[in-house]
Amino acid sequence: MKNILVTGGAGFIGGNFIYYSRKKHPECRIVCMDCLTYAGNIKTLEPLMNSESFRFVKVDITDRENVFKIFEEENFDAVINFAAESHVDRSIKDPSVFLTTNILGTQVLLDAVNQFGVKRFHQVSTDEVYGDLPLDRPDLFFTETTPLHTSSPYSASKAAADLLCLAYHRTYKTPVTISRCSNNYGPYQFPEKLIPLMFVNASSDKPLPVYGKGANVRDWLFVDDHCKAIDMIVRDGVVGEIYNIGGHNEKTNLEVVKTILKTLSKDESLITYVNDRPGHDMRYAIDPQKICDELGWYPETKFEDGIAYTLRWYKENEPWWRAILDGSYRK
Ligand code: NAD
Ligand code: TDX
Repeated sequence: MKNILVTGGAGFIGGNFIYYSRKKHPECRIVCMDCLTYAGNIKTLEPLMNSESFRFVKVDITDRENVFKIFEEENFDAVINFAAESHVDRSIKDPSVFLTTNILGTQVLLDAVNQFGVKRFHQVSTDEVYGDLPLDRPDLFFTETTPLHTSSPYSASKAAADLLCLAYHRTYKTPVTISRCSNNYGPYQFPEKLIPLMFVNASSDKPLPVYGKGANVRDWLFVDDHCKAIDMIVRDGVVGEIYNIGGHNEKTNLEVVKTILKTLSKDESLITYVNDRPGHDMRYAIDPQKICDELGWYPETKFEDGIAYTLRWYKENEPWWRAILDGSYRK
């Protein structure tokens, strides 16, 4: 793996993955392809811009001509596809771009992988493709064979992309792997997602909008543990296989919000219950046994440590998120 393409690397997980990979495999060259939607932030990658082993290209993954041009120039060993529209609430308001980027964009990349004989295409998917689990069945978990049962236009578009990857593998022998991870948290997450949004609001003593009763459960994983898993799958995973990633760390939204308030020494009266998200998934819970057994992956960061680190990062990197709030990051 000498030259890899990371799509969506100006976003949250892709950006963290680039930093993770450079530390773990300093010999490896990384090309980041990102069209810088509202969720992409070039500031995240600024320290790398003058590095010889890094290249940033502002290209939309749905732009076949320019995507193919970069593949022709670069001769990639592997492609890791993080680029996506990723926010469930936005997909409920306007599904179109989710279908275009998440499905058709994936198709363009798969076609380029076939055309240029790239040795591995890794699709970064999500546990949301499995739908949700009931709160009163803590014995149930998503495994790789749990049927797809999506709830939002976002998750439907991610499931469609997964099916496309598997179809390309079967039909064209495209060397794909897929990972389905639970909710990530960590540095550089856009402040529309639960944890950074609550941090930002609490910091300014603004109300914290909790959907419904705050009883929905998410299975939180520190972003570096996700990056470690993807790196292992790309290098040692079996082509055609799906790997679930999660750390058995289930929390209700209310628990997470209260932890943030406590850490910031803010009052719980900031919590404001608002209308529920339509089609809101109740519980996500991943069974990661396969990746643990087959690749020896395990999560290293305990939630208590990871959330403390993350909140400290947001405190110390106020210019990063202030530029998002005032819109100047787009310039
Ligand atoms: P994000 O929204 O923070 O970042 C997405 C990035 O993709 C942005 O930099 C954006 O500019 C780029 N992008 C969007 N459309 C593009 C296009 N058409 N062409 C090129 N670039 C484009 O997302 P994230 O939270 O980092 O998620 C990354 C991937 O991981 C997504 O595929 C998501 O479905 C998946 N995932 C996320 C989580 C999570 O908790 N955030 C959990 C599991 C899986
Ligand atoms: O203001 C809010 N209030 C609230 O109660 C927001 C933004 C969220 N929530 C709730 C909804 C969810 O139950 O918090 C939970 C987490 O919400 P999000 O941060 O929007 O994440 P989620 O919908 O769980 O999806 C995330 O995990 C799976 C990522 O955004 C997806 O990209 C990933 O696939």
